[in-house]
Amino acid sequence: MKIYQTHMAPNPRRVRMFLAEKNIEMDYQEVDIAAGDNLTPEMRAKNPTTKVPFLELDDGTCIGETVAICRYFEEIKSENPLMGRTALEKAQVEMWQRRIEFHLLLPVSMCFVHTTGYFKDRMKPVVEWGDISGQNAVTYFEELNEHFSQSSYLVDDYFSIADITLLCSIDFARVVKIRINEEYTHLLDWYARVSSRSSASA
Ligand SMILES: N[C@@H](CCC(=O)N[C@@H](CS)C(=O)NCC(=O)O)C(=O)O
Repeated sequence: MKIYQTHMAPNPRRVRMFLAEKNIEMDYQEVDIAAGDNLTPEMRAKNPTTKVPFLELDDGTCIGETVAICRYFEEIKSENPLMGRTALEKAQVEMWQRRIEFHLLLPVSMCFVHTTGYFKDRMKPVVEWGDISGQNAVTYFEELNEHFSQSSYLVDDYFSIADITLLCSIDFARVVKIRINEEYTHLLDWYARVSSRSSASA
């Protein structure tokens, strides 16, 4: 099996970090998304959305979507669970995962594609929408800072895939010059804690 990915992109990093946490070795095939190598007919046949990452199994089955890929590995290697250990924790991880995706990763991605024109060969950038999305992402930091005043990780003291998504979103936000305000000390403490995990450099 192998994973098609782009090293600099945030969603592939989520999968690499997840696999590093679970000590799963993987073959990666680098895809140059800036050059549009993800848009070829061969790639579309494997992965109709054209987005990275996607996993190709030995029998040719392809699985797209970051969380679906992580779910597959969580199921086949249950040690060190990152998607929750109990019914309650699984629900809490999913809650935070969706919140971080909708309130941070998506707005930051919108800010990136609409303000930089990075993918202007395949979509129409609307700069004002990109700017508004960036502002929405910054606003969400305040809520997160409040949360981390009470909790070591997104789900109490349990490190999960939701923390991985948050770290990858915050680091990606730097590309569009969105940084955590220094007054958000609880969020900065969380950031330092998670950044220091060896998986963060995967
Ligand atoms: N919902 C997808 C999003 C994947 C995604 O947006 N991937 C970006 C890189 S982080 C991509 O492939 N962009 C290339 C393009 O839009 O052509 C997931 O969770 O995996």
